[in-house]
Amino acid sequence: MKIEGIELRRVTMPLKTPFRTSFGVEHSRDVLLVRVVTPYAEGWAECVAMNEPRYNSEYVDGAADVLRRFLVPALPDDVDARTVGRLLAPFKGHRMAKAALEAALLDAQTRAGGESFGAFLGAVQDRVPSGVSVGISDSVGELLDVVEEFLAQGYLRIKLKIEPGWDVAPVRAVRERFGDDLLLQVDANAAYTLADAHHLRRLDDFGLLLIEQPLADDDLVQHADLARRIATPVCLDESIDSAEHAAAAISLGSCSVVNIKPGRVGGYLEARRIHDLCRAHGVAVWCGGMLETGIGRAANLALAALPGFTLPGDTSASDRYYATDLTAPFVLSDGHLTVPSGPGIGVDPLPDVLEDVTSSTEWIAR
Ligand code: NPG
Repeated sequence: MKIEGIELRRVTMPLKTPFRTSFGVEHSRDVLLVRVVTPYAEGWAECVAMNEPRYNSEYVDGAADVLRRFLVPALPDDVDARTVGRLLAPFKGHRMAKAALEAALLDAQTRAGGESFGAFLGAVQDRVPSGVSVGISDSVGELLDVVEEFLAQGYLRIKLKIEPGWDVAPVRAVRERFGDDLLLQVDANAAYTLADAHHLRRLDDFGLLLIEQPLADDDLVQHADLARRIATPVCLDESIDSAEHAAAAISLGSCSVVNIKPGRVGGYLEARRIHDLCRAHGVAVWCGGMLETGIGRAANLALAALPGFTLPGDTSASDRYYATDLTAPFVLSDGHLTVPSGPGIGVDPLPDVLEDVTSSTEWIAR
């Protein structure tokens, strides 16, 4: 596929309400979009790096910089999107930036071939169950109201963000109020240490699906220790950057569930490798989210339709975060979102919305 040029576009998407995690509060999403232009089709992708390097070491200005200086120039004029991972491998890290470039090329290539991204990846579902991630609230009462509203909208699984001081009490309150049948899980974003094992064991009383990333991202051995000490299944997010990390985590016993985010692991093809590995080992996976706009969400839905994705993902509807999405909105139906079936990722940015939210564009000609 011949590349004519690549556009890096920055858009600012205000969030409907602030989203608080153990590492910070997001008020708006500063998104880097990558558009690849080829003679036969354009491809779009969204880079999930956040404004600041708090979730992991990447941040959006850094992603734009490494793309323009190293990653885009490393591509030959004629490229098969499936080889992009290998071409970019000499550059260390920067997985979110690499993932976005690869995804834009995969979109262009599958669009040109008239194939949907889901079909390309091996999707077996035409809709996927939706979970929702609920930020840290100012009070338990406020949290209960927020959860009630999401359940009324039809979300099939609730994930509560937790941190030291906001864990047992909110989990107990949600469990008591909404009952034992509610699919409930928690996400600590690495806010605890192994010294908290005894405290975290108190969460065993609440029948959680899983506890996500309780300890630091480089603590695979300590996660294995924690997993032996608590009954709640341990799920890893930040710790799993690649299929190699997933293999290590599985053999160490660090987790029994994996959150797969294509951006975090360097792309959808690496995400599929992790899926295949976990499936072969009987480890459940689910699709994480990074407050994507419709562009990133569309591609995530294709991934979440693979057979090993047996738990509901953070694949919520457009209106979870945005009053106006960049694409036609993804709407919840019976707790599910439809996997796009058109060529490529199956959605396009709406020109007027895109224009409105764009803060800068940069064209890298070939
Ligand atoms: O629904 O897209 C979504 C967001 C889901 O909670 C979510 N993402 O750690 O998984 C996470 C978390 C996150 C939030 C990551 C903010 C980065 C920033």
